[in-house]
Parts: sequence; structure tokens; C-alpha cells
Amino acid sequence: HQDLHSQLKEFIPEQQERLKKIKSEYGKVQLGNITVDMVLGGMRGMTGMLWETSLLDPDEGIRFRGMSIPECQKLLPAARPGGEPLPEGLLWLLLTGKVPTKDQVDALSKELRSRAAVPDHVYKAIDALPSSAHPMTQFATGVMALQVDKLKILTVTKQTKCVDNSLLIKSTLGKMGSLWVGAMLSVGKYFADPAAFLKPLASGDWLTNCVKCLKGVQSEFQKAYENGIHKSKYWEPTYVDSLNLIAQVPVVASYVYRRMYKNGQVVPMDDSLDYGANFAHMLGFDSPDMLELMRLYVTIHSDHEGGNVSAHTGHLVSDSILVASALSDPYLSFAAALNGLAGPLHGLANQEVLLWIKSVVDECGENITTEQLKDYVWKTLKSGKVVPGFGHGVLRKTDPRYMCQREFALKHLPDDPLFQLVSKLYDVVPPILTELGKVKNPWPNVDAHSGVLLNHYGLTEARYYTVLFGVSRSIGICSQLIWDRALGLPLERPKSVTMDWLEDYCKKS
Ligand code: CMX
Repeated sequence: HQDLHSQLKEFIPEQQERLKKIKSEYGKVQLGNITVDMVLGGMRGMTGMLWETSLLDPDEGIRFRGMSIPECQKLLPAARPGGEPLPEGLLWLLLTGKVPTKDQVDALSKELRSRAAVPDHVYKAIDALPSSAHPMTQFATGVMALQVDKLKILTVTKQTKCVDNSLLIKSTLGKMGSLWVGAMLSVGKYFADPAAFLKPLASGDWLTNCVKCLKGVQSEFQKAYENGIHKSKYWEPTYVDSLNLIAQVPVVASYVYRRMYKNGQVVPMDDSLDYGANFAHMLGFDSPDMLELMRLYVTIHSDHEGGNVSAHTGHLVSDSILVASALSDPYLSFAAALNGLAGPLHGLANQEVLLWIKSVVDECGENITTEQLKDYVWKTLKSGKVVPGFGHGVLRKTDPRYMCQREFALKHLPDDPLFQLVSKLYDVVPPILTELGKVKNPWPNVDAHSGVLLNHYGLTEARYYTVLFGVSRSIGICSQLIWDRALGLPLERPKSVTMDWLEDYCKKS
């Protein structure tokens, strides 16, 4: 019945020893040859990074700590019997390598809810952007703002001792004035019952916490670094930041959605719901099938080994040296990852797919024939564009993340006309891409399917879709960041060369 932190604490030393052994025993073993093609081809096929949480097989697809998506669907705890896995369970699996019990997952859901408060200035930072700004820009701005000072008052003393909530609040208010009132209100806004939040803090301890929180920045890692934390302990504040960040991002993301599409009417978190369901709820969707879809969506989008643009960016930045010689904390790293995810060849492809499918329907109607669809695909290719949702940098077969969404659609929305169009594309597109002769993987990827499912349940704003991908990625990227710190992984710094260098080297050899 251990909690997540204790299980991780036990697991880390074992893994540190394992890494040491690999280094000393196998340090000089060669893992392959680097060719000029690989250097010019975006380092494809070059093994060059450690990523513990997941591994991508070109044929089978992703495995999370060794478990395939169907295995996760079978073995991870679900909200309803035989239902979709809870993303909290996947987080547990990624961090500890073990399948949690339902009780452990429920406790983690509760913990995440308790970490989900978002400071007011985050909303102000988002509000400073025009509401027409791309949702990913608004989301990444919010994540950056999460890292910043929570409150600026430094005048609280520990003499403010109180024994009960009301007294505590009163005397705290007396000492600190209106900014603290603001903070309490913003906490209250995201907890159905603010008193429940205050209760565990209503002691001398609470005041100490409160003093700490007022003095410091939001990022525990940055605070600890500035206070001279020993290298071997880096993972602890990274863990706290990561759990906070994972808890906070659905709140920030749903704020962006409600701001853009629902006149800014925010839906508060529901303390009875798990992580995925709460996210759907805060977006404004409460149908039981949509809650299940969101649990599945977050789970399958969470992690896809280390070399993809967003994961690699997050990892690279977390290992690099920032201004003032601080290692980037999870907030900065994850914001960087989001900016990578926002590119159309990566996460933005889910937006592109739905817009593309809708343009097919606009031009040819819903009862499009196979011949018309083929023509449309060729037209897209001939205009120098890619067919979004098809192809992959590593995968060489149909993405299992596509397949499990297809199974979800067959179960819940078999008659949806856009789903039927997506099914038709599965038959039509691969032979055409194969005919092009250069596409290494003509099969659909995760993004080919996600939009039609969301669209079916009323989340029709395609420009928002990559934000959902982003929220999910917080789970994978932050899990690995904790392991980056636990294993003491070094600064990433591959060698680059010029064309002159390549020509000289190749002529000589
Ligand atoms: N439509 C048209 N052309 C495609 C294609 C597609 N779906 N997929 C690959 N190609 C082309 C490439 O553009 C490249 O052409 P050039 O040589 O003229 O530049 C050629 O085929 C070879 O590419 P590749 O080695 O097969 O694929 P890459 O590893 O270079 O790129 C990916 C992978 C995903 C960027 C590419 O398949 C693509 O652009 N797909 C469409 C966008 C998409 O769905 N992205 C989402 C991927 C999943 C995710 O990260 O979310």
C-alpha cells in the first residue's frame, strides 16, 4: 500500500546502481555506425539517448515500461469495470515500472486534485494575449507563467501562530493584506470546498508552509537549486514540480478553451472526478462516454519514447544550462516541449487532420465515393502538402494508438459519418503514399483518428486539439524528467559539422 513517492524512492537507488553497472561493464560497446545519411536525415535511426519510461518498436508501436496499449487497457485500473485506463495509473506505471492498485490510483487522483491550484497571474498572462491567439500559444504562455513567483509578500513571521482555520485566516489577513486575500480566493475558485484545502494546513505547520510559499517561486526545483541543493537530491523537487505541473495543466488548458469558445465561463474542478474525467468536465463535457474517451486519450498520448520533437525538446532543455546557471525546471522544460508539439508535422497534425477531413466534406459532401477521395488525396499531394495523420518518423505499421481509437469508435460511434470517412481513408491513403515511392510509412498515425472522436462528442474546435495532446504529454515528459534527475543524466551536447567538414572527411576515408 505504498504511495507513489515512497515507491519511487525505493526504486531509484536500484536503478542508479543499474546505470552505474551498465556504464562500467558496457561503456565501450558500439551501438551502430553513424552514416552521412543519418546526419543529413535529422539523426533518424541513430541511437543516442536514454529514455526509461517508454520504448517505440517500429512494427508493434509504443510500450510503456514494457506494456503495450492493449495490455495497459487490460491491466491498468479503470473508472468503470472493463473501461478505459485511468491516466493516473499510467503515470504511476511510467514512474515506478509497476501496475498500481485501484486504491493507489484513487489516492493519486486525490493528490493531483490537491495540487491543482493555479495562481491568478497565470490567467492574467493568458488574458494579455488576444483571444484569437492560437490555443497552443495561450497554453504555453500559461505554463511559463506557472513557473513564476506565486506571491511577492515577504513580511510574514512565524510568530503568527494560530490553532483554528478562521483565526488563522483572520490574523494572516491582518498581517498580509489584500494580496493574500487574492491568493485565498484563487485557491477557493478551484476547490469545490475551500475548507477541505485549509484543514490539513490549519496548524503551526501550515504557517511554515505558508511562509515558504510566500517567499519562494512556484518552481520547487528552482528554489532548491538557489538554496544549494546537492545533486543527488535533484529529483525530489523535480518530483514536486512535476506532480504540481501535471495537476495544473488541465486547469490552465480548460481555461484557454473556455476563454476562447465559451465566453470565458470557467467550469470549476469536480472533487469527485479522476484526472481525465475532470479535464473533460472543466472543458464543459460531462457525458460518460466523453469522460471515458478523455481517459483513453490522455493515456495513449502521454509518451512516445524520447526522440520525438516534444519529448526530446523537454529532455534537452531540462538537461541544459540556463541563464544564471540553473538547470531548467519542469515548467520551463515542458513549455519548451509544448512549443515543439505545436508544429504541424508533430502534434498540430491532429488539428490539420480534422480541418483536412472537413475540407473533403465541404468539397465533395459526406457521401464521397472512393474515386473522389483518391482524387482529393492526389490533389493534396500535388499541391505540395502532406496528407496529415499518415506517416511516421519511426513507426512502420499502423499506429496502435490509431487502432485503439478505431476500436473505441466502432464500439461507441460506428455510424458517425466522419468516422466512416476516416475508415475509408484507411483504405485509400496507404496505397497512394506507397505509390509515391518515397514515404517510409504509408500507414495512419495517432492524429488520423483523434479529431473525429472529439468532434463526435461536441468538441468541434479543431484548433484546440493540440492542447489536449499537450496536457497528455505532461505525464510522459515529466515522468522522464524526474528520472533524468534521479539518474543524474548529463547535459546533452551532440557534435555538429559543416558541409566542408563532411566533404573533407568522406574524401579522406
Ligand atoms: N504525406 C505526404 N508525404 C509524406 C507523408 C505524408 N503523410 N509522410 C511522409 N511523406 C514524405 C516526406 O514529406 C518526405 O518527402 P521529401 O523527401 O520530399 O521531403 C518523404 O515522404 C520521406 O519521409 P519519411 O522518411 O517517410 O517521413 P519522415 O520521418 O521524414 O517524417 C512525418 C515523418 C510524420 C513528419 C511525415 O510522415 C509527415 O509529414 N506526416 C504527415 C504529418 C503528420 O501526420 N504528423 C504527425 C506524426 C505523429 C505525431 O508526431 O503526432
